[in-house]
Amino acid sequence: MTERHHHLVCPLDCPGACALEVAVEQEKIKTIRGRRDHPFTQGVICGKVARYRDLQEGERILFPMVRSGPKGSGQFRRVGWEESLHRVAEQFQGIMDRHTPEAIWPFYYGGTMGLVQRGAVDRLTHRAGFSRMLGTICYPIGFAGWRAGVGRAIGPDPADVAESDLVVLWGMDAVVTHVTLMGHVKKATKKGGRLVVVDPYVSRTARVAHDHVQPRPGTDGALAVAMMGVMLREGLANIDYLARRTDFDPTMAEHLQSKSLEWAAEITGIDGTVIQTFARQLAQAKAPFIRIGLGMSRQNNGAVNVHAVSCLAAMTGAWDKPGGGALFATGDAFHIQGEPVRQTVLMTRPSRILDMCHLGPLLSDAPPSPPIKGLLVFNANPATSCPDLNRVHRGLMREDLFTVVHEQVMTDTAKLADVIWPATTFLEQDDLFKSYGQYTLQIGMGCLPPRGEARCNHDVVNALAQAMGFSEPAFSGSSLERIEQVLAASNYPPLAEWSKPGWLDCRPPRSERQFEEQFPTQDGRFHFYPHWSDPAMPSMPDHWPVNARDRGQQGRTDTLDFITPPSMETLNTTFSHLPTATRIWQPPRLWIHPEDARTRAIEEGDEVVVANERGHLRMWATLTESVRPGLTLCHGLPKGAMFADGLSLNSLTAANSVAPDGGAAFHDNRVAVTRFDDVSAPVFEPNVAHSSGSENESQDP
Ligand SMILES: Nc1nc2c(c(=O)[nH]1)N[C@H]1C(S)=C(S)[C@@H](COP(=O)(O)OP(=O)(O)OC[C@H]3O[C@@H](n4cnc5c(=O)[nH]c(N)nc54)[C@H](O)[C@@H]3O)O[C@H]1N2
Ligand SMILES: Nc1nc2c(c(=O)[nH]1)N[C@H]1C(S)=C(S)[C@@H](COP(=O)(O)OP(=O)(O)OC[C@H]3O[C@@H](n4cnc5c(=O)[nH]c(N)nc54)[C@H](O)[C@@H]3O)O[C@H]1N2
Ligand code: SF4
Ligand SMILES: [Mo]
Repeated sequence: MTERHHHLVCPLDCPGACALEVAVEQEKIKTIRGRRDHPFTQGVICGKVARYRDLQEGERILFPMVRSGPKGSGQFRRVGWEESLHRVAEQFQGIMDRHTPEAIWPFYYGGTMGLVQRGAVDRLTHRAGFSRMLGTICYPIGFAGWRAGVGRAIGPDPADVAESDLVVLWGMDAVVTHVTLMGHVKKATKKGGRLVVVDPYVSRTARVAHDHVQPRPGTDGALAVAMMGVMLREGLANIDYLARRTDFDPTMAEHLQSKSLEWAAEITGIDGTVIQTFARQLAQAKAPFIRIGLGMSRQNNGAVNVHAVSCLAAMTGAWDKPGGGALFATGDAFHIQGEPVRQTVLMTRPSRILDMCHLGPLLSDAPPSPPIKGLLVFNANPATSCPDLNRVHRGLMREDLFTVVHEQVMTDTAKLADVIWPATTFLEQDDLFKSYGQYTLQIGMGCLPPRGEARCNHDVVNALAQAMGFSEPAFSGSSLERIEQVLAASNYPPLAEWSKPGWLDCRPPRSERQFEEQFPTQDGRFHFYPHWSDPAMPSMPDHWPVNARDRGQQGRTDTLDFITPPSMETLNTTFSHLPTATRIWQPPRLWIHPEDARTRAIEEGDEVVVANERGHLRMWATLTESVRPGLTLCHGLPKGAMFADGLSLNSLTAANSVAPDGGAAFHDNRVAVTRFDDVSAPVFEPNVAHSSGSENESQDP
């Protein structure tokens, strides 16, 4: 039998967007490897995608199904595509007649990042007048912080990190979340460069770093501001760069110099001498490269912190140094015109926009008017990944909510559906990929037949639209035709003209990506003054005390920080149904510092209750100095079944909108931790939900 090799692109929500080589024999995957000839992938991919066969050939949803037992019972019976499409069209029509089209809400996120499959449902939303969605779950907090200083999501070529003599991974656990970047970081360290990691816990990346700076979560603003104070006081700031390229002025200088090491040490929990050494190291490096992660942005003050860290690059003139600079994301370099996919022209009047992070309150105790009666889920697993899960589940259990889920595997969300449709994987569908962590535009053509009766998002949207009586040309044609339309609309050559490798180099010219002549801001300068749209935010880089730690927890003094950084084995919840993933969460472990455990009479392996005003979880204690005192964590995101009550980690996270543009503060929680058998432990009162409402549509990386 002959083995065939296909070139594809990893579709997962990961900055790598790796170029893959998939070896297939008799319609089975033999191997998945990173392409060596791709300028960023360079042969490095993560273990989870190298083992994608487990998902591809494992237990998949193969046929359309309808619920045959009580909601959430997991009982479904197989039906044909035509019957299920007809049933959904009929239900939706009923909801539209009884309420309005806005009572139906299509909900999607990054299951696949492909441009044609990901946003496919938007065109049906626009045509039918369904509620639109504000895509806040990941990117807006960090991007708001970056935009305040730099203007747009572009920056140095991440592969240039190899030329840096000081790489700082700030709030990014790249060994876990961006392993391809680590390949390039290693080149730098081999040449003698240093790696510094800024992370509240000893992440896998911190373990391989030369230096680990360990702030309390949500205190990066204080750290960065104090570092700038050191640079200014010690004459280490790049005064020439500040004058030429930024809005820095004497008032800013005075403000930053007033921030002492003692002030920052108190807030961050980091020794003042460590802050001072780090500041000197950064200012004196020939080519410091700061890679800002999304992890540090998942705080109520996350935008302020990201902006403050980006100011460090301006303070040192890092972008002017070959191999230096700071990078948050690359997505704005592609100039993709998504209209062929989304078809806003079909919208007769703008429908309301609901914030995806508010799913829980919107479905339960803070319903919009008209209420949501139909939910159509693509590319997402909100019953695990959304904040405030208790409310999400209460909502999804509503008898009067008709939920349709298009999925590859039986997720927590699919279990709560009324109708399930089988989805293809990236190996079975065609798509076009940009990236938020590197600069190639890539094409990935499916190389396997769909399993069972699985269909891709593009085709399902077309079929549902037709079943609902929409006959516009927008609802016909193939994914490949749509790819060509996107290329044409975005001024890229048609596929036939692409050179052999299957990608286009979309790197902005050096002068643009290093901001040599100007920043992509209105006045062309880097902004130390953030000009936040929300007047409550600090007008200068600072520590902004609005986090859970600052708000207090119903008068309790014994609470600890709780974060949920990603695990190596899963990508958000993708792969979490596989045995490799369930093994690490069986049982779910709470990392706690031995000192915090001792004061609570908790011993290694004890069953504990982790609680706050939103919910409580039972976990098992792992005593470790990998978390600093005052910090606890559980790696994410396990499926609900790993927990006694069937609800996962986001039972503890909040759905409030983070300033200035929304988003969820996933790593900003305070929890009480008590032994399970400690009956004297006080309980929390449940909190009250937030309402919502917004002006802008989807925000993609
Ligand atoms: N506590 C906590 N919560 C978090 C985070 C955290 O750090 N901590 N991280 C947050 C972040 S950064 C993000 S981006 C969100 C992600 O949240 P989600 O976007 O919900 O991500 P996943 O959980 O991976 O769910 C994606 C689903 O899409 C399905 N899928 C994949 N490809 C396709 C396809 O082609 N078609 C269809 N129909 N379905 C497909 C997958 O099987 C998977 O179940 O989670 C957030 N939640
Ligand atoms: N294996 C794996 N890879 C992934 C994902 C996954 O779930 N698993 N998710 C993908 C997605 S959708 C995204 S958005 C990216 C996210 O990837 P990253 O940008 O790396 O973000 P996180 O993984 O959320 O957090 C990174 C680190 O930030 C730390 N952190 C938390 N709070 C703070 C803080 O206040 N300050 C600082 N300095 N650090 C803090 C956490 O401890 C964590 O180690 O990864 C992608 N890649
Ligand atoms: S590192 Fe990220 S982009 Fe690369 S294969 Fe793994 S999940 Fe996909
Ligand atoms: Mo994300």
